[in-house]
Amino acid sequence: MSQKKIVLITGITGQDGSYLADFLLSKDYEVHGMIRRSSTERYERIEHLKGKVELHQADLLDQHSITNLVDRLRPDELYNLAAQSFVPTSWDQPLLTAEYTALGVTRILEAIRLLKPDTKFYQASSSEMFGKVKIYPQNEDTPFYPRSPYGVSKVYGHWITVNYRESYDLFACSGILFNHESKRRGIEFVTRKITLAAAKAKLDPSRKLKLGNLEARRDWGFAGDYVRAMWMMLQQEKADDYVIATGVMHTVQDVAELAYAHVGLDWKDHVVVDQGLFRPAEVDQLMGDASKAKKELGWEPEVSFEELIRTMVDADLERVKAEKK
Ligand code: NAP
Ligand code: G4F
Repeated sequence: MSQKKIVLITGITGQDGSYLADFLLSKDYEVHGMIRRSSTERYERIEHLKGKVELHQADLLDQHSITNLVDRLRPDELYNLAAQSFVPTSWDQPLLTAEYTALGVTRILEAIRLLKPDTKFYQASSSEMFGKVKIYPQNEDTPFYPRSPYGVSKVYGHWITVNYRESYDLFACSGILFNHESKRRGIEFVTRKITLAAAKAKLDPSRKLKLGNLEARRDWGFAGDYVRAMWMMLQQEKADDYVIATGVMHTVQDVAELAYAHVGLDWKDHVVVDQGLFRPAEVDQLMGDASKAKKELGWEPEVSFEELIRTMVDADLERVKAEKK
C-alpha cells in the first residue's frame, strides 16, 4: 500500500492547480486532480505532468460525482481551487458563478463531512471579498464588501468553510489570496493580457491593446509563491484563515509601462482605453497585510512585481516566436 499522502486538487487544469500539483509532487504526494468533462481535452498547463498525476472526471455542479471521488480516493488533503474565476464573466453568468464558486464549496465540504471528516480542506478565497475597501492594508479582520457576483460568491465560500470548521470540527482553512500571476495565467486577466500584447507588439509594432481602467490598483504576487502558502496552511496544528499578499500595490498602467519597456517599446504608443472594458462596479484598490501568515506559517513571497512581469513577458515572447515559426 502507498505510504504517500493522497491529495485531491480541484481546478488542477487552472493556473494555481498546475503550480500546486508541481509543488506537491516535489513533496512526494500522490497527486489526484479533478477535471470536468470537455469535448476537447486540452490541458496545456499540466501537459508536463502526464503520468505523474491521476485525473478524475467530476464537476462542481454534481454532488454525486464529488462524493464518489472523495469516497474512492479518501484524500488526506483536498484543495478546492476550481471556480468560475473571471470577474467580468460573473456579471454575464451570475447564477452559474454562484453554483460553481459558492455552492460548489458546500458540495465538497458535504462530501468530506459525510465520508472522510479528517481530510484537511483548503478553500481558495479571494481579496475580491474586500471589494470596496476603506481600510489599508487589508488583513483577516477587514470587513468584506464584495463588488461583483464573483466576490459575493467567494464570500459565501469563505463563510461556509468557517462554518463547517466551527459546526463539525473539520480541518478547513480559507486562504484569502490577493492577485497572483505567472506565465500560466489565463490570457483574459489583465497582467497576462498586457504581457502577451507587449510580446506581440515586439514582433509587430503596429499592434494596439485595448484596456479598461488603467488606474485600478492591485497587490500582484507570483502564483508559485502563493501555492506554497496553501500547503503551509494545511500543515498547521489548527485550521485557520490567512491573508496572502505582497503588501505592495501597483496600477494597471504600471504593468503596461513595465511590460512594454521590457521589449523596448513605449506603452503610450500601444495602449488604447476602451470604456466598454470598465466594470459595472470596480474594486479600485487592494493591498494585503500578510503579517499573520508570515508570523504563523513562516511564509514570505520570493518574487517581486518587476521580476514577475518581466518573466511573463519573456515567456510570452518565447511563445509568440515559436508560433510564428
Ligand atoms: P483558473 O486558472 O481560472 O482555474 C480555474 C479552475 O477551475 C480550472 O481548472 C477550471 O477547469 C476549474 N473549473 C471551473 N469550473 C469547474 C467546474 N464546474 N467543475 C470542475 N472544475 C471547474 O483560476 P486560478 O487563477 O488558478 O485560481 C484558482 C482559484 O483561486 C479559483 O478558485 C480562484 O477564484 C481563486 N483565486 C485566484 C486568485 C488569483 O489571483 N489567481 C486570487 C484569489 C483567489 P477548466 O480548465 O475545465 O476550465
Ligand atoms: O486581472 P483582473 O481581471 O483581475 P481581478 O478582477 O482583480 O480578479 C483576479 O484576482 C482576484 C483576487 O483579487 C481573484 F479572486 C480573481 O479570481 C482573479 O484572479 O483585473 C484586475 C484589474 C481590475 O481592476 C480591472 O478593472 O485590472 C483592471 N483592468 C483594466 N483593463 C482590466 C482590463 N482587467 C481585465 N481583465 N482586462 C482589461 O482589459
